[in-house]
Formats: sequence, C-alpha cells, structure tokens
Amino acid sequence: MLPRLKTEDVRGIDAYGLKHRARGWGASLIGVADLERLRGIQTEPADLLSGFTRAVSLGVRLSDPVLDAIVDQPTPLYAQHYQKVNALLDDLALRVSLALQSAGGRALPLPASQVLDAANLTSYLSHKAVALAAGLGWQGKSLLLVTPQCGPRVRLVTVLTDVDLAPDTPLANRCGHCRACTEACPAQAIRGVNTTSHYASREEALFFDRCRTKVLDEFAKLPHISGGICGVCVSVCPFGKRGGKKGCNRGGSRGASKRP
Ligand code: B12
Ligand code: SF4
Ligand code: SF4
Repeated sequence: MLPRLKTEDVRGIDAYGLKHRARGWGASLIGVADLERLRGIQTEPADLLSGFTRAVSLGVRLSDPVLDAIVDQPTPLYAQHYQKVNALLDDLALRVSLALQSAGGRALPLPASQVLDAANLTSYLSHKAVALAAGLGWQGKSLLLVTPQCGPRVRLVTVLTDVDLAPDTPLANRCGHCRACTEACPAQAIRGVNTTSHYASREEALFFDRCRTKVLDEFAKLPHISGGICGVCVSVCPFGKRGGKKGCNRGGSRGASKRP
C-alpha cells in the first residue's frame, strides 16, 4: 500500500490555503470531509473512494432574484442559471484538483451534475453527503443540503484527494418544526420527516416517485426548461431567505477565515 501523504509533504498547500484560493476562484462555501465519515456510502464504481482519504466539498451560491421568482415551477431564467452555476462548479473542481495535483497529491474532480444511472437517477457519489460530512450544512426535510448561510440556495461539487487536509466537522440539523418545503412542494412529495444525521434512503424523506414524475415528466417539457429542475423546495426554505443579507460570499466559507 502506498504511504499516505501528510500535509507537510505537500509543499505550499494546506486546508487554509486551499480554501483561500478556492474562494478567490469563486467558491461561496468550501469544507473538507474525512472520508471515514462516508464509509458504506453508495458510489459508482463501487471502489471510487479507494486510495483517497479526504473529499473537498465546494458550493456556489445561487442568485436570490432568480430563486425568488420561482413560485410553483421552474423558470427559463433558473434553467439558464442552473447551467452556468454547474459550469462554474466544474471549473472550480478542476482548479482545486490541479492545485492539489501540482502540490504532489492525487485529486479526482467529480462532475457537478452528471446522471450516470438514468433508471435509478444516481451519479458517482452524492455531493450532499460529502457536503454534510464536510460541515457545510445539514440534510433538510427536502433531502437537500441546507447551509446556515444560504440555505439550500447553493449547488455543490466534490474533489476526492489523498492530501491529508485538516477535516471539518458536521453541523447539527436546524430544520426544527419548519414545514415550508413540505407545504410548498407542487407534487406533495416531501414527507416532512426530520433526521439528526442523514436519511437512510431517499424514500425516507420523499415520496420519491412523485418528485421524479413532476420534475422529469412534467417540468422538463415546459418551454425553455431542460434537465431535471424544479427549484420550489430550494426557493421557499427560510434559511436561504434569512441568510440573504449575510451572504456566503462575505466570510461564510467553512473554516476559511482563520488559520488554525
Ligand atoms: C440524479 C439527481 C437528481 C434526480 C434524483 C434526485 C435525488 N434526490 O436523488 C432528480 C432529477 C429527481 C433531481 C431533482 C433535484 N435535484 Co438533483 N441531483 C441529482 C444528482 C446528479 C445525483 C444524485 C444521486 O446520485 N442521488 C443518489 C442518492 C442515493 O443520494 P442522495 O439522495 O444524494 O443522498 C443519500 C445518501 O447519500 C445518504 N447519505 C447522506 N450522508 C450519508 C453518509 C453515509 C455514511 C451514508 C451511508 C449515506 C449518506 O442520504 C441520502 C438519502 O439516502 C445530484 C448531483 C450529485 N452527484 O450529488 C444532483 C443534486 C442532488 N440535485 C440538486 C438539486 C438542487 C435538485 C432539485 C432541487 C432540482 C433543481 N435543480 O431545481 C431537485 C430536488 C429533489 C429532492 N428534493 O431531492 C443539487 C442539490 C443541492 C443541495 N443544496 O442540496 C445536487 C447536489 C446537484 C448539485 N451539483 O448541486 N436530482
Ligand atoms: S424538486 Fe420540486 S417536486 Fe421535487 S421535492 Fe422539491 S419541490 Fe417537490
Ligand atoms: S424549508 Fe424548513 S423543513 Fe424544509 S429544509 Fe428548509 S428549514 Fe428544513
């Protein structure tokens, strides 16, 4: 087995430096997950995490006016915005990977939004699970990753690495008695069940087929809408609305503001 890389072996890069650089490249949120926390998670292929010890989770905040305009279905503006944010996330993941690689580590950028199994609607790895383990937020009743700073108004991407970056710690769930997403969902797909860590399956949080049918069979056929988008459970969450003023872009980055 290859020896594990230590931070001090990788010249010029540690978690603080990486977070600082990624913020400069446009990341709104960034955290580091210890992959030990994700043991047993579903991946494609099954050995995807093999040889890696950490995952860098990056988030890009969505535009408030775009999200605020969503009432009960996706808008053409959101469809375009979604694609641009995905492109920025893929760019960020590539830059972070190159920085880790040129510092001597291994780094694998995963795509922001590529569906690998169209029948089961799964990808390489759940970005939400990584963000949860990296302390960016909690898994809300909507099944989305909800951050204290921007609620679920953040899209995510992941970079796997063997560089021994200092990991962050998960946050506690703050949904409480809120039912905003459950009440607003146009498919009545959100059960309204809380979790202290993560749902064991999508079905535990959602009537998954109701969401899938609404998004892929109905909304995807609307004019100027492409891909599986909706945005209602993203738009109504009070955390996104409340966090609007503080904003992710002004120091909200997890663990990035102070060198330990
Ligand atoms: C396929 C897909 C869809 C499908 C299926 C959705 C789904 N819930 O799986 C459809 C088209 C229906 C869809 C809809 C939506 N999607 Co979508 N989707 C994806 C995609 C590409 C793959 C998801 C996947 O593989 N799911 C597989 C299941 C098994 O994983 P999971 O639900 O994510 O997590 C489970 C486990 O990981 C577990 N878990 C969590 N932690 C841990 C830890 C351990 C140790 C273990 C064992 C398990 C575990 O908890 C979950 C429940 O089982 C991801 C991108 C990505 N690679 O993550 C985006 C993604 C999840 N989608 C996203 C969004 C925003 C949406 C929509 C709001 C549409 C929109 N853009 O407006 C809706 C929301 C629906 C909902 N309420 O969940 C964002 C979520 C951002 C966020 N803040 O949470 C993502 C992450 C894309 C991105 N790059 O940001 N999506
Ligand atoms: S994406 Fe739309 S249909 Fe699916 S759970 Fe969220 S609000 Fe409901
Ligand atoms: S709308 Fe309320 S219940 Fe739903 S995810 Fe946000 S805080 Fe949690």
